[in-house]
Amino acid sequence: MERTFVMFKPDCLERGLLGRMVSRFEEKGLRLVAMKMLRVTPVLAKQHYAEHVEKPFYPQLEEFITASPVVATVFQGPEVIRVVRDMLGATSGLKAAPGTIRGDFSSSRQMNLVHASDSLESATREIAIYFKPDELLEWDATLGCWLQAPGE
Ligand code: 3AN
Repeated sequence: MERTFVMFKPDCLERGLLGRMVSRFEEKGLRLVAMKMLRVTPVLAKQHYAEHVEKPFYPQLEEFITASPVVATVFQGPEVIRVVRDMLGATSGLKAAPGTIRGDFSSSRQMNLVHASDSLESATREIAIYFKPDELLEWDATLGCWLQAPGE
């Protein structure tokens, strides 16, 4: 079963949108298997955004992601990496389609509320940055049989 790393960013907490954002994933039927609140440090930011550290926009990105607490989570489900990225929409809230989280709640490329892994490789890397293996909880939702047919 696939897992993805989803992080509710500082703007999400500052705007009081955490509950509504988490609800979108719960309502979709994705299974939450890990969750913690933390403040991203500059060291952690450089690890998370390793691919962007050398880019001109990085200092501003680091300032933003370390400015207030975040909530780090892992969701599990079939094709969950793509499903969550589709639910977020394009990186910029100005370009994200209506109906997506960013399309409905963001007008910014930086303050786009929620981060999610974009591939199996980045999901594996990002989950390991934020969680120890024993912090991921394997559980079966009692209503799972009403969310998907057998073998789906
Ligand atoms: P996503 O969050 O959709 O995966 P990434 O990983 O490409 O987007 O970018 C992570 C963050 O880096 C974005 N949320 C944005 O704040 C910043 N960023 C990415 N590309 C640019 C850019 N060209 N100019 C300014 N900031 C950028």
